[in-house]
This record gives sequence, C-alpha cells and structure tokens, in this order.
Amino acid sequence: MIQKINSLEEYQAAYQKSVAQPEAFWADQAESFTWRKKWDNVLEWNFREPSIKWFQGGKLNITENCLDRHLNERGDETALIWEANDPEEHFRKFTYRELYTKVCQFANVLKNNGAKKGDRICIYMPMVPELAIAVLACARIGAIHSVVFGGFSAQSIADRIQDAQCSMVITSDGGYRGTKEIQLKSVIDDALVQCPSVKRVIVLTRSRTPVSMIKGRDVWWEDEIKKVETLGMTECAAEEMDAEDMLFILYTSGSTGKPKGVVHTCGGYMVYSAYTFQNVFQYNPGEVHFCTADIGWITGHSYIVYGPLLSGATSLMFEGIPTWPDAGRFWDIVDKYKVNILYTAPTAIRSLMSFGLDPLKGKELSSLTKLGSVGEPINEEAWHWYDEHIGKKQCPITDTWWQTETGGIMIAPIAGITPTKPGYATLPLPGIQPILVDENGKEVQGNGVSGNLCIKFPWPGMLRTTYGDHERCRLNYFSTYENLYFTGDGCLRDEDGYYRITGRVDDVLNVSGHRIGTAEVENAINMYSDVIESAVVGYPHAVKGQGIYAFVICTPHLNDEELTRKDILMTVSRIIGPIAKPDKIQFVSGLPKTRSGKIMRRILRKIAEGDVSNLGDTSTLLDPQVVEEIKSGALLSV
Ligand code: 6R9
Repeated sequence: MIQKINSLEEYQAAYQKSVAQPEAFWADQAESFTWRKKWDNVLEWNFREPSIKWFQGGKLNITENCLDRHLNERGDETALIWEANDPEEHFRKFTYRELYTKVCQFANVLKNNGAKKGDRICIYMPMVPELAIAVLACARIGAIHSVVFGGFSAQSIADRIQDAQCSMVITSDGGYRGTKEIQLKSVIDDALVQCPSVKRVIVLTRSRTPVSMIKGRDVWWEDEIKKVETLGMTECAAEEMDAEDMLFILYTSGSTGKPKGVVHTCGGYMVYSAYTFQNVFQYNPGEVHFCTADIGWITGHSYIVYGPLLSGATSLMFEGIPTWPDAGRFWDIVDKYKVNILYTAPTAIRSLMSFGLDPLKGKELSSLTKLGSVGEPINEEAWHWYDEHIGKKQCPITDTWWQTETGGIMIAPIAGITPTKPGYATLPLPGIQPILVDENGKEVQGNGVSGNLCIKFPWPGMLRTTYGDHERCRLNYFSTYENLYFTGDGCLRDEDGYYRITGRVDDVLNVSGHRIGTAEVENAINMYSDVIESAVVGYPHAVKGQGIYAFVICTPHLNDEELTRKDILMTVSRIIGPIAKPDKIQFVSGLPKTRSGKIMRRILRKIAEGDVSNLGDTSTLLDPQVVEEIKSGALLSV
C-alpha cells in the first residue's frame, strides 16, 4: 500500500525523507503497484533539456492497476457511479468487475477498428460513463488518449487533432448540460474536414439527435460492442508499457496563441495520481468520492478516473451542471449517494453562494467528511461559506494547488491533518520542493516573502514534454529560470511558511477555473473581418474569478457597435468555444503601445480593473493621448 500519512508528525517525516532520499521515497510508493517488471532506475533527470525519467525499465499497464488487481478483493464493490444531467433519468453503477469487462470490450472494439499501441486517439464526449471507459480502453491497448473538453469548438478540436496526428476519434451524437443539448458529432464533422489523419470515428448513442454517419469512416459504438460480444471477446490482455511510454496528451493554454499538448507517462503519473489522491483526501476504503470537474480537464483525469480507480475507490461522475434543475443539485447528489469527499471549484461555490441558503433547505449533507477546492485561488468568503454551510464546520477543507503540467496535487493541506488557513494551499506534499524567485531568478528565502513559484526537483507526475515540440516545453517551463520548473504562478509564503497562490504572472487568464491564454482570445477576435487589432486582459469577476475584457480596434466604417459586439462573440465561440467569450468589449481607436510597438497590458489591466487613478509610468508610451480616450470609454458598469 501507498504510505498513508496519519498525523502532522508523519507528514513532516515523509516530507523530510522525500527530500533527503527522493528515490527511496518514491520507490517505496511505487512498490505498492502491479508491475510486470520492476524498474532498473528510479530517477534520472536534468531540467536543462529537460529529460525526466522515472522508474525507467519498469513495465506495466496502468489499467491492470486500476481494474485487474482489484478484482479478487473488491470485484463486487462499486468503482463508478454515474448521475445523469436529468435527475429523473436512472443512475448507473459499475462494480470493478463490470467496469473491467466494459473496458476490455471497448478495448477490443478499438483494436478491431485498427487502433494500436502508440496511436493517438481523440476523445470528445459528454460526461457519461463511456467517456471513462474510452479513456481506460485506450490505456489498456497502449493508445495515447487526448481528451478534448466537450465545450471546445470545431476549430479547437481540429487544431488538437492535427497537432497530435490522431488516427481515431471517439465521440457521441450529442450530450446534455442543464437545459442545453450539445451536438457533439456535428462539431466533430466540422472539425474533421481539416483532419485527414483521422480514419475512424466511433459514435456513442446518447441524445439520439440526428447525425450524419460517413461511410467507411464512422461506426456506432453499440454496433461495434455487439460485434465483440458475438465473438465472445470479453477479455483483452493489457498491452505491456514502459514506465516512460506516453499515457496521454492533454492540451492546455499558455501565453502563446497555440495550446500545448502536455504529455504524461504511464509509471510516474500512476504513482503520483494515486499517492496524492489517497493522502490529500485521506481516502478510506468504502468512501464515495465526488469530483465535479469534467474529464476534459486534468482534474477529471487524475481525480475522477485514475487516482480513485488506482486506489479501489468509488468515484462519482456527474453529467450536468450545479444549477440545474436548481441550485441544490450538488446537495441532492451528495445526499442521494452519501458522498464522503466533495472536490469542486471556487467558481462553483461562488455561483451557488449567490443563490443564498434556500437551495440548502432539507439537504442533510451529513455523509460529507472532506471537502476539496481546485482550479483557482479560493477567496475567503467562499472558503467560509463552504466550511459553514456545506461542511457544517465538521469537514476539513483542502485547497489544492496544481496544474495540468504537474499531473497531480502539489501544494495542499492533508485533509484533517494540516491546519488550514482560508485562502492558503498551505504546505507542499511530500516530494514537492517549491521555491520562490524574484524577476532576476534569485531565490527569495525565508518567510513572509513573495515571488514567482518554481519547483526545484522532479516529482513522478510532472510533464515530460509538450507533444511534437520538446523545445517548446523547454522554453515554456525550464528556460525562465535555470534548473527550475517555472509554474507561471505568483505566490506568497507567509510567516508560518504557508503558501498562498496569488494567480498567474504570465498572459494566462483563469476564467471559472479554465485556463485561457490572452493571445488565443486575441487571435480569435482578430479573425473577425472588421477587427484591426485587439488586446485582452483579465479583471476581477465576482463569480468567474476572472472575467475577459477585450479592447478592440475596428475598421473605421464600423457603425453598429452592438451588432459588431455580438459578431465578435460569435467568432470567438466558433474559433475557441463559448468559455473564451469576452465579458466586455470596448471599442477603441488605438492601444497603448511603447515606442517599440509592445502593448502595455499593465495599463489596460488597471483600466479593466477600474483602477484608473494610478496608471504608473506612461512616459514610454508612443501616444499617451490614447490612454485618456480608453479611460473615458471604459466599460466599468457593464
Ligand atoms: C488543476 C488545474 C492551473 C492553474 C494554476 C493556477 C490555478 C489551480 C489553484 C490555482 C490557486 C489553487 N490554480 N489550483 N490557483 N489556488 N488551489 O486547475 O490545472 O487547468 O492546468 O490550471 O490554475 O494559476 O497555474 P490547470
């Protein structure tokens, strides 16, 4: 078993060992898994190239660890519970044995359709159990999954499919979120016009919306399952993988216009997602874990699918949204399935807070023992509301800081063990060595300081590369500061040595817990025919955390501002997806630029925040007059 931390002393001891003898520490954790062959070498690394190799020479398949090894001991226990968008629709439950069979069947379907080890497979599905099954089936045959969130546009999907040269897509006819029905297959059809690498599309039936099935390319999930059933193919031997073989690619936004394909590998990710799941949430056998994220994000990968299943836990997945049919939906689900661990995002908490306490009437919530938060800084008000009204002051709150790139939780209280402080992710987990640096890359030592957050030693769950472009990985994460992994986040370490993440220091926004690059949004806005140039910044938003504020220069003949605004929103929706739509669009005749042509975002950020009194030094501006104009037209009350 993974070494479980049971007290603050044990945390300190584990932490010290993980720093003094990292290899021995992680080898101990890795021992608890099923390996076809043990590793030759625990760790080999340098952050220069970078080259990071954990458990080299080890052979395994992660699905044998998620499924097969549980069959004897807990084959009849529930692995997955699924709650539909519509509360009237019957829930579904899968025991470990049932999930094993479903995964094997679908793995055979993948093979029958030509998929093999090393192939990249794009998964674009709603939050139904078949999404988890598809993910695991890919891993079973050694294919590399690239899950794309169901809210992304055809263009975003096409970019991701092309980048990874996917040969197959798994999707569904449609999906439900609240009152909306999403036409997934039709979006895929639009995307695939640009993707000749895709030879096969497997379509699950979910909404029974009419779809076009292209001859020779598209097949129905159910038909393919019937074929393998007829052939009696209920087992599927797991492909033997090297610890450092790719497990999945997950695209995420950075400060450039193009999302990067973060690559995670089999061995290290397995050890790290399970270690963090069991320790941070203090998971006890039999507990029901409800992570409200979508599997299209890293949180869903690590804490709906892999972490819980590797640990033999019961993982609950929910298709819908927190506010439909009403703002009591999460609480109904908690009571219905006696959820013990609830892991959600500050944006969801703030949104539910805004409905007041009425939606909580008649909800027991007495099964809850631990609460988690992820995705963005949690403000104190939301923290206290979560603590008082959901946890009834009986449940520790674990504010977990981590990233797509880190694979698992990095800085967080061990639930019920690390004393918490609202707004603080508190202390690093064992194996994680954070350091703060100033702009010059000099370490900021001691407590009561702030700086840019870096990590100075590898951990098993860290990214290995960005797909197809290793140099980009080096430049993005390992070149800002020598020999350090740079997170892109600002951070303060208080007098007690507790960490508080203050937000991104690069041009990445965090809107409702979703990472969106300002350059991506600008590119999308600039696609609109009447737009000459644009600049996008974030501003504080009561529910979303950050809102998107766009300053846009249009061609002079622009006459209907309202219509143009709508057209721009439609364009961004089409190019990226609805999540990237600006909250405010201000039309301007110029942007504040330096003499060398750089947009001074610092000034735009201040204006968007409504803090126009002190814009700092504007003497390097090419045309200071433009700032006055922008200030007077700022959309502060909209
Ligand atoms: C897991 C996930 C990563 C960025 C990260 C940071 C922000 C995540 C946070 C947090 C403050 C927390 N972030 N958790 N900020 N406190 N507990 O969200 O991954 O989508 O890649 O986003 O989110 O800015 O750098 P990802």
